[in-house]
Amino acid sequence: MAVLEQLTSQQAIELEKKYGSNTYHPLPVVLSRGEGVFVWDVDGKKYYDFLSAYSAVNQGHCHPKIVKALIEQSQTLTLTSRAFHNNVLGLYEKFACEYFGFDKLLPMNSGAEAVEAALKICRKWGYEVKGVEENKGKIIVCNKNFHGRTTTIVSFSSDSSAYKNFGPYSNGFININYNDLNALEEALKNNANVSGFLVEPIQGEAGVYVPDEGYLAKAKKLCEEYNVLFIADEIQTGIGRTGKLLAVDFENVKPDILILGKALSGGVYPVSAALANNNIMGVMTPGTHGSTFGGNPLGASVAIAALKVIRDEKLADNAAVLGQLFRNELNKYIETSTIVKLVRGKGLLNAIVINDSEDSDTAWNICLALRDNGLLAKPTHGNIIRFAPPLVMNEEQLLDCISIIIKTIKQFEK
Ligand code: IF1
Repeated sequence: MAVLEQLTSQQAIELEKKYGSNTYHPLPVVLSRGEGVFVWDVDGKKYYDFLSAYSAVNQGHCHPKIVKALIEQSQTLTLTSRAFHNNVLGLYEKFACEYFGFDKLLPMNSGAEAVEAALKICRKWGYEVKGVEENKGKIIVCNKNFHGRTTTIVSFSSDSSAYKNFGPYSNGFININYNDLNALEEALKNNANVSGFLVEPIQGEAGVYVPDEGYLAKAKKLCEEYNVLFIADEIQTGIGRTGKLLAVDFENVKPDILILGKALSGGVYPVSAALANNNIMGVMTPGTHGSTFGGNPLGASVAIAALKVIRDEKLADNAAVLGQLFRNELNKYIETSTIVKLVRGKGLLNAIVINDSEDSDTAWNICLALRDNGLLAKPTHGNIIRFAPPLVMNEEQLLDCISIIIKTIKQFEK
């Protein structure tokens, strides 16, 4: 059988249903091509992509400069393992460290792997630098977090669908409410042996929850007071998505450990990383962490190209301007809407809340209608629809999308 025989939508969906583990409930659309802010389905229908592969294609689908780096490196050297050096990894580590302002980078592949690496760095720093009692280390995390799907990460999830029947669970985590400084201070005060606080600067999966102004800065200050590492998971909010290079930049917060993924490669190849300064990353010594593909020359080449696109095309600035336009226009509509309660977000990471119960299918039906009208988006939780187009979108395209979104939702107005 030809590797890429032309499937109909139904055939593609049937194959996934028959042979794929049933871990997703995708919108019924089968994509076969992506370019910039657009994707096409197998029937040639064109859509605006308003999910950006969960903020992995901030640079737009198949960005030519990133694909060029992929092709050139893939025809030269793709993987050496870390048993040997290669001539790209150091260049990538230097570029990223200087770009984000850290001494060292630990290269991984998926976001969850980078989160796990950050947890290990934090724990090891706790025992070897802070003096936490052996094997009693604690890391504070937030309810409604999303940091990935490994058994340790789901151990501190507050979403039962993420952790149910995956026990026994890793311990050493303290859950507090997000955006609650008193809860953080109480946890720091009442628990010895805390080595870190892991937080999303905006909670993406939870429904694009933007914390109060000053939350991140005050949380970082509390961490300093208690000699605890502030660990920012910017896998979804980072790399220009919220209108700054990093979401923590809005409050001039410098994380002790920065976690990146997704758009670190522009969606072209799995690349993630944990960054920290020498006084923290110094606890990692040969044999304490690793990965077959971590730091491979192909991902390193792609990541350099992907970060240069963010920098050279000023995509964070574009996200800031277009995001404000998006929320302004949606707020005008919301004044007279019986369906949409509010719009929230920063830069081009936004969501609308449908004034319906969490288990209603209104948001899903709106996304089906959006699909029919040429725009792809998906609910995050029941009644919340996330809107996150590639950061390369221009104003004309955004205004077109806003009119599609409003026209579509109006079909559901009572
Ligand atoms: C799914 C969510 C988004 C992330 C943050 C770590 C990771 C993610 C802040 C792990 C990954 C992805 C995973 C994907 C859907 C998507 C997602 F809905 F699941 F929560 F974006 F919000 N930290 N998020 O957002 O990175 O291992 O996936 O590379 O699992 O359904 P990963």
